[in-house]
Amino acid sequence: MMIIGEKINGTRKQVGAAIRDRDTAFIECLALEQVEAGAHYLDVNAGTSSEREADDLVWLVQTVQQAVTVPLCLDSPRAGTLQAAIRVVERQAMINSISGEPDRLEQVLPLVAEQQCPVIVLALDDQGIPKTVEDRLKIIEHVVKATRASGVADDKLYIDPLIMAISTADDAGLIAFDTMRRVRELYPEAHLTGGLSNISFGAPARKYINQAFLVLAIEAGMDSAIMDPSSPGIAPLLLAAQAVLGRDRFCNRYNRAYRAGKFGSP
Ligand code: THG
Repeated sequence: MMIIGEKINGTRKQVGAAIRDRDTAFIECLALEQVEAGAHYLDVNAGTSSEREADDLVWLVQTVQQAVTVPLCLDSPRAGTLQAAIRVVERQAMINSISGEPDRLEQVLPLVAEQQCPVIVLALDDQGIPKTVEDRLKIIEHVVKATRASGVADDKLYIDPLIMAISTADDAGLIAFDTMRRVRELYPEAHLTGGLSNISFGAPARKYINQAFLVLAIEAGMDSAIMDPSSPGIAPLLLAAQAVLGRDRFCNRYNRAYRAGKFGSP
């Protein structure tokens, strides 16, 4: 399971303020905390202010790279912002994201093809996020045609079914699992990812909903998630789910993490 740490996101109040104030220590802390908790990539999102976004993301990239060595996941819809960030990255970054929106296919896909980097594919287009699984699959099919035509291999793709909140639609979880199963069959080389905490938006005690979703999503084939790896209980849960699904030979990783004290006190 590839964990993309979500916490360096300028749409969060404190992070937005830290970006504005160029508070290096605050951002370094978020980076270290997530890497220590097991993040393999760190998502970096400068927030919404469009004129300042490129400068802000460049500063974020430089600041995070001073603190940790994990690669970054550059989270912006804008090609210009992504280009500026790519100029300063030290290790090949993942791009978050492309979609069926014509602008992004035209402007961001060439960047991905040039870099030959991993990329997140969102199941949405200029009409928005489709309600049905079938319509999401149509968009994904359209994007995969375009990535293949540009010389981007399917194993670079991290397909995001766009996880929605169960507080606004009862079937939000089912739609995500269904989309993931179908993507697994149709594009066996591609990966699956998504914003885990979207599922619990607007609900109390969100971590329980995130945990339930995560286990079921792993069973449906999800092999990556944008999430908070330092959320209490999530690390042992992840290891346990993978062991139960037969993806941890002799429960080696589970046992090793336990012996290393990573589960905390019972
Ligand atoms: N798919 C892809 N990228 C994404 C998302 C996705 N990037 C952004 C987002 N969704 C995932 N990242 C976050 C980052 C932080 C929080 C949630 C998702 C978060 N939210 C709390 C809340 O909403 O209450 C706290 C807000 C705050 O601290 O102000 O922390 O789906 N490809």
